Amino acid sequence: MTPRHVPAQPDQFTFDPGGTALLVIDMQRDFLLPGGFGASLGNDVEQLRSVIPPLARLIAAARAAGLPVIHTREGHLPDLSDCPPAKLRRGTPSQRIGDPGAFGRILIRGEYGHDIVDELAPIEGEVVIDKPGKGAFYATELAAVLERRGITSLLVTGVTTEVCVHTTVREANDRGYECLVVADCVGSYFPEFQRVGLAMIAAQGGIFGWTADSAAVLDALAPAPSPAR
Ligand code: TIU
Repeated sequence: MTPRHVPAQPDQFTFDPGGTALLVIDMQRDFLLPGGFGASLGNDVEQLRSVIPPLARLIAAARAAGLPVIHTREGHLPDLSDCPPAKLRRGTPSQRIGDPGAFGRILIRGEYGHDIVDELAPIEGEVVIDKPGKGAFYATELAAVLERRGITSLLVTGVTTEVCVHTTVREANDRGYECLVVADCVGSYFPEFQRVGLAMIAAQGGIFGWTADSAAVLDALAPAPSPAR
């Protein structure tokens, strides 16, 4: 397919739509809904919720352009057998993974809070990767899915910028994927981490990726104008 170009940091990002997927990381109710797990940790969920409208537009554009949309969810089996004790011990007892929360057991697969927010719900045929860690490759089928589909570039979105997005992008970069992190489609509870988290990606000549706003990505995904007759 014709390569597409996105004005980006630190320089232009070029991708082949036939070898590119949109990765949507952990846009789950437990992290995003007021009164949920994220909020109970003292976080301002509005910092993450601002991602929903631009990301909904980007998902729609990716679907229209024929790019695979791959969603991830962080969470654990109901018996917690896939949750390392070191992760389980974090937080006060009322806020541990697996405890009852406002939207079901916190970060447990199958619970209402573990699933993706309604506005960004996957559609039939889209891959949803359930991951026990922060990174989307660790203990998941993501690498196999990407290989099977011939994906070499990723448009990366989701939450949180400095945690699951960073862990995933750093590993994707090591695995040879070219990653464009969409700045207004990733979110952090902490404005400072958002700013610095994005800056870290593109620093040093793009040490592990590129960053750009969704407006620039939408332009690149728009159908090419038909040739004049
Ligand atoms: N998805 C993700 O980033 N999981 C987290 O636990 N993030 C926090 O910022 N806590």
